[in-house]
Amino acid sequence: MKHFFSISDVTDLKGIVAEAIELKKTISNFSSLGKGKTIGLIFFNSSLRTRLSTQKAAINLGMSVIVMNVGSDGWKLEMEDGAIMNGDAAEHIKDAARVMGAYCDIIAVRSFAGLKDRKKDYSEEVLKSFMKYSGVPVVNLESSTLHPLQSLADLITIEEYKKVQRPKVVLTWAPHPKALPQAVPNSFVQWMKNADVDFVVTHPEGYELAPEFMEGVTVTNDQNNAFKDADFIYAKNWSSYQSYGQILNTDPAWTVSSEKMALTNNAKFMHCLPVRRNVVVTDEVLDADYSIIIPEAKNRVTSAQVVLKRILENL
Ligand code: SN0
Repeated sequence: MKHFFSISDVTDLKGIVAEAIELKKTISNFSSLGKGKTIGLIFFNSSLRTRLSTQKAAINLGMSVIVMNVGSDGWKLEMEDGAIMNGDAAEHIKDAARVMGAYCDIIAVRSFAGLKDRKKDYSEEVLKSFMKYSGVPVVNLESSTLHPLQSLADLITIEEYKKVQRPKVVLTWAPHPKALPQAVPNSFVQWMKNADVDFVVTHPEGYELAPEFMEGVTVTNDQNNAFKDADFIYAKNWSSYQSYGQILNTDPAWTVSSEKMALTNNAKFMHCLPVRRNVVVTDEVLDADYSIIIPEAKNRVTSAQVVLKRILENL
């Protein structure tokens, strides 16, 4: 594997899930694989799981880790090619990425959507600039439209907890006080479409995801109906794609509750975290024994480990 930007960088979905699960047991055999290699974790936005799990995965593989909160500690970066830099930005992404690439063997980047300019967000200018200029493999730690390390962890978790060969997986929109990116749902859709699952997406009108992700995916505005026979409920808020970045609905009827979970086939509950308790989903659901949010978060190490291993093997 060279970069890990999206699911397109994985040629064998079943293979990478199996390898990730196996690697949980055999990781100690690979504790020297990354010896003498440095990964730089670059954050334009906040992080808890991504930062700690990627750092832990890199350490498990024997790498050195440097972390920079470029959003708060770095120079403000110019993204536009050919810009006359007489404004706020002190440094061009071209130069920053080349310098970071000179210090690191792998660069991992988090850069959320601004949610103001859809075309700009969907052009993925930050991650693409790092891939273009850094000269080293780049790992996506949640870009403006994708969060593939999360989706790989989700797929691994589903594989570990499924009771039938082809489980029904439901992605449900849920309310939230803030406008959030579409990265988590976009990626989740991409990975579920390619996995051996029956996949249904449910959201209120106006929350249709980008058509480029949704081709062939079953979508319904009827959440209760979607929950019927579900083996996994995956809750996530996102802001509107059509009315870009806007909050169109805050209806608490969409909050995932134990009454709604009772409609399912004893489904497991999943969420990528962080989660707004009693807005997105009730305490009762999050703390129930069918909630697998913590094993899901633990699998962020599992997914980062397999991705870094594959990149290291290809350096
Ligand atoms: C991010 C998102 O993309 O939805 C990261 C999820 C892994 N979530 C948030 O920014 C939540 C912020 C909040 O105030 O709840």
